[in-house]
Amino acid sequence: MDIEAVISGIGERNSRAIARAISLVEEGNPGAERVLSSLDPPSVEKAMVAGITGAPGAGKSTLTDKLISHCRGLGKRVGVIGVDPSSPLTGGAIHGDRVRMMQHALDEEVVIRSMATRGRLGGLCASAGAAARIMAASGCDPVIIETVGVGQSEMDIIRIADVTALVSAPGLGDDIQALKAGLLEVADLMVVNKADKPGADMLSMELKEAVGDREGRVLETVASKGEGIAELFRAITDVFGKNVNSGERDRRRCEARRAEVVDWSLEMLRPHLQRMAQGEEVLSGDPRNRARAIVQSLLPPEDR
Ligand SMILES: Nc1nc2c(ncn2[C@@H]2O[C@H](COP(=O)(O)OP(=O)(O)O)[C@@H](O)[C@H]2O)c(=O)[nH]1
Ligand SMILES: [Mg+2]
Repeated sequence: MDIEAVISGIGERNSRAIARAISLVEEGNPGAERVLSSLDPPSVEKAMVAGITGAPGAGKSTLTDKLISHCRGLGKRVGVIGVDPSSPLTGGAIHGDRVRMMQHALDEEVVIRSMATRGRLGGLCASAGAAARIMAASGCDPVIIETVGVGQSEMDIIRIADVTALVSAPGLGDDIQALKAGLLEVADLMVVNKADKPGADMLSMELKEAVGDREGRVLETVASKGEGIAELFRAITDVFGKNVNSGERDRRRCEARRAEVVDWSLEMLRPHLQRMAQGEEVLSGDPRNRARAIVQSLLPPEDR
């Protein structure tokens, strides 16, 4: 499929073209830049990107699956990006998720893509951001990004989402502790999933206490039975709507853009740096000092 076919295919909602476009981005193919600069700006601006994050086993994939069904019921075209940081060998395969979302696999109005966090050009943040825009340009709204809520790359993913829901569930051990490591402050909504299990009320109370229960930020769901899904989607769209009106969405997107530009710049510099590190002189002295010398040689005089 040539670049022109990919570009026109995205607007025509052709699933092969969409998949190819995302692969071009992931591979660092120069054609990706042409594809990305051809994306329809109004569609990209309009689409809501929702991040679903939380500990493994909390029920993120089940929730995502039910959110897809709910959105399809509302006549929406949906994009889903699944990120698995733990499995570079299988290319971030979210096998269980694939099986679970199989019911949507034949639905032309659902675009599902999984991405690995390692070995990707431009970093995950940049690749997933580009994938979300490609899906949005093909008419997906919302685009849902499911990611495991641990580590820096996942915090980065939250940056590219307009709205983030943090999913927890009773019985996951020292879950709350992990949640407190920064995610609580950045998440817009807290979802206590598996509300059918003992301990859910306790977890809700703890979370409400932790976040001060601002404007109903804590919600309960039973994803496996589809309970609380409509309410969750409404809460997500409410946050998005408020953020659009207040300018918060634009502020977040500007920040995400800047981070993405940094990611891509670093990636584009990498081959040059690798070449510069081939010299004999880098083998003597402290590596950190050598790195500084290389970086300084790249900077304009006033920044050295
Ligand atoms: N009891 C109960 N189990 C659930 C619920 N939601 C998901 N599960 C189960 O929890 C397990 C992990 O779910 P999954 O969606 O894969 O979690 P993820 O790792 O966060 O994506 C699966 O066996 C689900 O069937 C729920 O609301 N109640
Ligand atoms: Mg999952």
